[in-house]
Amino acid sequence: MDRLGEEMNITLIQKDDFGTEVPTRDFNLECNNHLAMYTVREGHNARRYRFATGSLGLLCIILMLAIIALCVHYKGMVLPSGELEGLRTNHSKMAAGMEKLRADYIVALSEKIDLNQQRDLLKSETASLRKQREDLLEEKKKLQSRLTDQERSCGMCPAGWRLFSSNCYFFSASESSKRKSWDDGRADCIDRGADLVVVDSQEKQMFVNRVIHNMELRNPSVWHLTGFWMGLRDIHTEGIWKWSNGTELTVGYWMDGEPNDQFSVEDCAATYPKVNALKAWNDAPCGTQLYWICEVALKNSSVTQ
Ligand SMILES: [Ca+2]
Ligand SMILES: [Ca+2]
Repeated sequence: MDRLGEEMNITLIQKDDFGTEVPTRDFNLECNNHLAMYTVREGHNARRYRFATGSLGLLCIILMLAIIALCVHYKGMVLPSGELEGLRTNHSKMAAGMEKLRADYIVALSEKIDLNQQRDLLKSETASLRKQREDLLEEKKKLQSRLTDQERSCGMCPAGWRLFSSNCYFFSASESSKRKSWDDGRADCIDRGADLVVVDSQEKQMFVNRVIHNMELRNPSVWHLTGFWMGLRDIHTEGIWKWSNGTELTVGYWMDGEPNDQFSVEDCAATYPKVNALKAWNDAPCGTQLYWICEVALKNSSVTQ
């Protein structure tokens, strides 16, 4: 209204400026004039107002239609109360299920760690038991070997002697760690009613080597002290080896490079515990202190112990 009043007042002033003489200010006339001017000006602005009004009305209609459309749209999305409650219940169940799965997972993880520890412990124990088993099998093998010899003897050989192929054998290292020269070793065998061994077959060499190999002699690393005198010498003619019974050697089981008659003083033969039983002999000075092997035929086994 203030703005309208200003326009009306301006209209009066303009009328005055254009020379309309109105000596007295008749309020009604002025008002009519004002209305007339306003009517004139209204005719100019009315189109703008109608256009604005129409635009607003159109905008309102559009908004109304949009609101109606949105209501219809969302109305279709409203879930029935029963179904919503069901969804909430399912959600609660799923959440509870997830929580239980998480707890089960933690328990399973803990059990897995325990099982891994038990597995490692069992592996360690298994390795230890396997090692013990191997040791026991090795010990059993040795005991069976000795037992077989004893059982084969079956009382036919004196105690401490071993039976092999109708002969009895005495291995000095089984009784004492004392060693003797070739002559003293032979003298001991004669005292026992026997003589130094004559290894005249591959089978006998295999038997002798097996027995002395299982004895686990002291100082096994000093190989030349682990020898056993046999009844074999080349004392009369160098290089001609003869057994104590006078027969000449035909097949020998010498180590590689032996006999070498080192320093020209090696005239007596000994056999040593070797992995390869067929390469086990060496010639050595007859005064060397070694073990010895006595042999006697079973029919003459009335030897002294
Ligand atoms: Ca010699
Ligand atoms: Ca030698």
